[in-house]
Amino acid sequence: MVYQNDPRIKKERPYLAKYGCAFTSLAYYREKYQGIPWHVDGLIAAWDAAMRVGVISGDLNGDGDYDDGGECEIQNWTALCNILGVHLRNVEGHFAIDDPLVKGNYIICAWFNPRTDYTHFVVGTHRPVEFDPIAGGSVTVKEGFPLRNGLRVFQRLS
Ligand SMILES: [Ca+2]
Repeated sequence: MVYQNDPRIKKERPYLAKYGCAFTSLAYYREKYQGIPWHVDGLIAAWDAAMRVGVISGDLNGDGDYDDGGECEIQNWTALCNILGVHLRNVEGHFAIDDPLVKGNYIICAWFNPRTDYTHFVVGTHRPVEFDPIAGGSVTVKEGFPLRNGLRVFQRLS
């Protein structure tokens, strides 16, 4: 699997490297469950396509970067699934670990590290997580905890 902090991605798409955790956690589904591996070029192309059509928000305040509030955020999860070619459909809302909808569906989960104040999406709600989009494992998962109501739920379409 390609990681969001892959050296080429860091160089060529720094905002994907910085903010692409949920994006990469969704992309992982294709490689793991549909058997279609990712390469850097394909992941970058999907990121660019999502930015181009506004499925991931762009430079909202027009200051030339993507670091401000609401920027580089996923606007339409199911549309992103389609761009990534993952056979999933988003269930609207934020869910807790004990929600009945969580069972049997594909889940990505926001973890929070109070020390760094970072939030980071991965596949998994307990350590060791199934997939962490940071190669070698993120500090957020090492030190932090899954946020209550931090789950995003996706129904498998095939
Ligand atoms: Ca901006």
